[in-house]
Amino acid sequence: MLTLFPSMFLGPLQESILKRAQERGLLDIILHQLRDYAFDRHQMTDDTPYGGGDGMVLKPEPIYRAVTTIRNTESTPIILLTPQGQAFKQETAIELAQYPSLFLICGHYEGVDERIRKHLVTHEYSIGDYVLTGGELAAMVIIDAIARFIPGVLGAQNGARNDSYASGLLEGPQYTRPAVFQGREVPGVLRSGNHAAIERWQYEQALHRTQERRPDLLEEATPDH
Ligand code: 6GU
Repeated sequence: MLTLFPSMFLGPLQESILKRAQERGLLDIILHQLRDYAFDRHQMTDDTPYGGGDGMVLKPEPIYRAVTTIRNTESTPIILLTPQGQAFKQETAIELAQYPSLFLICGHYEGVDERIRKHLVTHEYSIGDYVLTGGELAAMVIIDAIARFIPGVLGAQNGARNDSYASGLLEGPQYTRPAVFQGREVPGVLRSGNHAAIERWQYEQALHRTQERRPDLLEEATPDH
């Protein structure tokens, strides 16, 4: 991971599932400060754009030096986080989880020099149709989504297979005790002990919820029922 703001990552990576995955050696996230790879004594990492215009552009040399110094192998994907990237999806997370290592570059300011984007970067992703102040939050999002597909990270038997998006459907409603809360009952079928009926009900609810909230997902869905 290459960033101008490594300390932004400390909170999210030191809690809960990502913390446990690192402690168990399933996931190793190494933060590198881009500034450490700058050449001049002011450690400049950005400069004004040729042709004029607003904002600053990340200079090519520090990024090139960082990537070629740090990356494990030539085959490690070099991923740039940028609003101009391809949409990052659940299937992207599954695909990227197959690689033994990834190199993430957090874009900033008006972007990175085009020669880096064209000749060094192998993948570009955006996490949605809005603009963030930098690629760091996007990098955290994709690390989290990818980590869920590393064997052992989720611990639970079902892992990442059974959740929303795995079937192409949103999950239906969930209940826990008490059976009656403020006069409102948990649906009887869930307490019936009839596993076939429960599974059918849950599937119908998931379908209904997806139809109502995300009809766009149904066009791509591959239901496993
Ligand atoms: Cl990857 N970077 C920035 N700066 N903004 C974004 C994004 C990435 N994805 C959505 N918005």
